[in-house]
Amino acid sequence: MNIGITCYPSLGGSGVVATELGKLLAERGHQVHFITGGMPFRLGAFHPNIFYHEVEVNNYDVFKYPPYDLTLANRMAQVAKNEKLDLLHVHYAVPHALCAFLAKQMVGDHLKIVTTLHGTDITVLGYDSNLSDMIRFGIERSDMVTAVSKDLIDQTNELLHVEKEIVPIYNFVDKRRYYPKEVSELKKVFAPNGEKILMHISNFRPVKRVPDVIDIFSKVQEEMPARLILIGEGPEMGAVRKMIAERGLTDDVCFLGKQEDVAEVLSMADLMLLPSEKESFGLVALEAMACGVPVVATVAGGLPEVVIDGVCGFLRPIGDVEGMAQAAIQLLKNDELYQTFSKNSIERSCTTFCHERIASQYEALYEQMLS
Ligand code: GMT
Repeated sequence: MNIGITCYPSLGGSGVVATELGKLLAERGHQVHFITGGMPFRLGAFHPNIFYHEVEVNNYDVFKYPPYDLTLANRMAQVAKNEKLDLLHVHYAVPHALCAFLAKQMVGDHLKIVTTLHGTDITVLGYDSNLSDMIRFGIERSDMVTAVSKDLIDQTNELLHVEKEIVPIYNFVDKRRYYPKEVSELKKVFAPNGEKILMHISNFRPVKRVPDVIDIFSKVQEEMPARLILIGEGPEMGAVRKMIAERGLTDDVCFLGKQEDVAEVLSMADLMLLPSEKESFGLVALEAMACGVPVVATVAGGLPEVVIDGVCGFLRPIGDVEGMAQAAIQLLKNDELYQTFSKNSIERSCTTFCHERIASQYEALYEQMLS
């Protein structure tokens, strides 16, 4: 198949999933054309079946805002014609599903559209009355729609009352790259005295509740020597740094900033903390699990579909800092329980969320749509 993929190319779970899926489809012999506003950050090495078509947005004095949406739709239509695309798979409804619809109007009905909903395109933007009708329209005009968890499907139906069937296809992790790595030397750099390493990876937006991470860490530290590694950047970073300094935790917290490849760094962690308020899937939780790292997280969105409570980690209500801290302490103090959770996490990530299984699900969906 000739497949066009559009996503947000910078850091973020939806861009990661779109890019990794494109790479898997290319490995399977399909021609994959990325149509994006920049080079997808995890695209990596050259592959003869992968092509990149940049969306270059020019601004003109007559415009108050740069016309990204229209430029993208135009580029999608150009690429669809020139490369004889069978389908456009767009990740994140806004504005990508609408741009794809416009491109289809320009090239004809034979161009099929798959839209994958990732989370905030529904759970945040869906509440905005300036956007919600447009999101519903984009979903309903797609030929096929998928969502990354069953919870996200329920939320979409509740919020937008869409008539279109939405198919659940979970996110995945590539087990050829995400597995427990030998990092004992690296670990000594961050935890020279064998301290436990707690980790958090996110875009530091308010929905991630990073202050809860600090509170949980500080409670864990009262019980055992521990270090916290924070990865990512975002609007809450300033407040988080201030909080860490006020608590006197500066020497025990390490900021690694944005990292392109977290497969290695994850293997250093003893525990992943994800106390989010909203999380349609929680890709970092899955990536941690694949590296044998149990997760302490919230009962939010699709997280319970990924992290089985009491099997691969512990889930507690949103904001239950004490409960999450106690869960973390219980796990880190009990080596037998820890090893069991770690093994369960690897097992779950390699089966339910195996990259081959999920790529086959998307491939089957495309085939069904084109037949
Ligand atoms: O908030 C983020 O983590 C970024 C956001 C995105 O669009 O990249 O992530 C969403 O999509 C990811 C990939 O499907 C999911 O793993 C995240 O749970 C989801 N984020 C939210 O629902 C808040």
